[in-house]
Formats: sequence, C-alpha cells, structure tokens
Amino acid sequence: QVVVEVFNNLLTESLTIHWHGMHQKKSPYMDGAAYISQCPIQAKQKFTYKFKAYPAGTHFYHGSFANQRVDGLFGMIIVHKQLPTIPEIPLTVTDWFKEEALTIDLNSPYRFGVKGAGQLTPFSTLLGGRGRWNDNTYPLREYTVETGRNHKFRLASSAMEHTYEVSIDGHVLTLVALDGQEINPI
Ligand SMILES: [Cu+2]
Repeated sequence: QVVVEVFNNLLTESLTIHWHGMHQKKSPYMDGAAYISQCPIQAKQKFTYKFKAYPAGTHFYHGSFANQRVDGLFGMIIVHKQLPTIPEIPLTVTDWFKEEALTIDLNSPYRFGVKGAGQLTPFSTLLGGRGRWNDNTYPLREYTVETGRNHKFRLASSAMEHTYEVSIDGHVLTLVALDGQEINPI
C-alpha cells in the first residue's frame, strides 16, 4: 500500500498527481486524472493518495493537471518485487522549455513553422533533472559506476514533445523491461 499526502502549495493553480503505470485496481479515484477520476486539488489544499504498488517495475508519477509535468512536477516510482541484486540507478529524461508550461501554446514564438504545425523546440534536454542552456558551466548529473559490474538503469521519460533514444557511450545496454513489464532481454 502506498500512501502519499499531497499538499498543493501553489498560489493559484490546482493540481493532481497521476501514478503512471500503477493499475489502480479497486482504487480508480486515486489515478490522478484531473476532472476524470478526481477534482483537482486546489491551491493550499491537501489530498491523500492511497493505492497498491502494482505492478512491480520502473514507473513514474507526474502532474496531470494542465501541463505541470513539463514544469518539473514528476519523479520516479520504482516497485521492487525483491531486493535488487545489482546496483540500480534511476534516470529521468525530459525536454525543458524554460517558459512556463501554461504559457507555451500554438502562438508561442518558440514554436516552429506556421500555427498548428511543427513541434515545440525545447531549450534543453534534462537528464536526472539537469541540462544546459546557453552556458556550459552548469554541472550536469553524474553517475558513478563500478568497473566490470552490471548496473541497472531505471529510465523514465517525462518529455512533452519529443521521444528520445538513449545510449551510453562506450557501453552496451541490454533492455530487460519495458513499460513495467519484463521482456526477453535484447
Ligand atoms: Cu502518465
């Protein structure tokens, strides 16, 4: 059982949290889909989410009201079936727009091409919440690994506009699960 008390400390905006990948059997009202499974949590109000941590695997949570996810309201949910036997490294990937999500729209000067066409161009890609824009001094996220040992990266993309291909220079990655389901490793 997962119990998360969410206090909305925003000044004016409501919010909900969607627990991406959780099946929510017998707890549909905990799914966090604003206006579908619950009324949004209003500014300065709190709400307690309770649900079963199922299925096991790599999942993430994100704001599911307007585009708050794009402003950084997301994180990992990792459900372990048993204790990990190799080092695990959580890794989020997202596109970052600098502008607040509520002001990104079709008329945004950052949108490619004519109105209604093209994609928004992110200012940066964030790995583990960090990236660069217009300046190469900001420290990026660093991950320390042990030579000769297998490590499991648990990856979630919270990107709004783009899909990402992920690779690690000089290393071979074996994909062992996808969308919370184990697969034949490739
Ligand atoms: Cu989701």
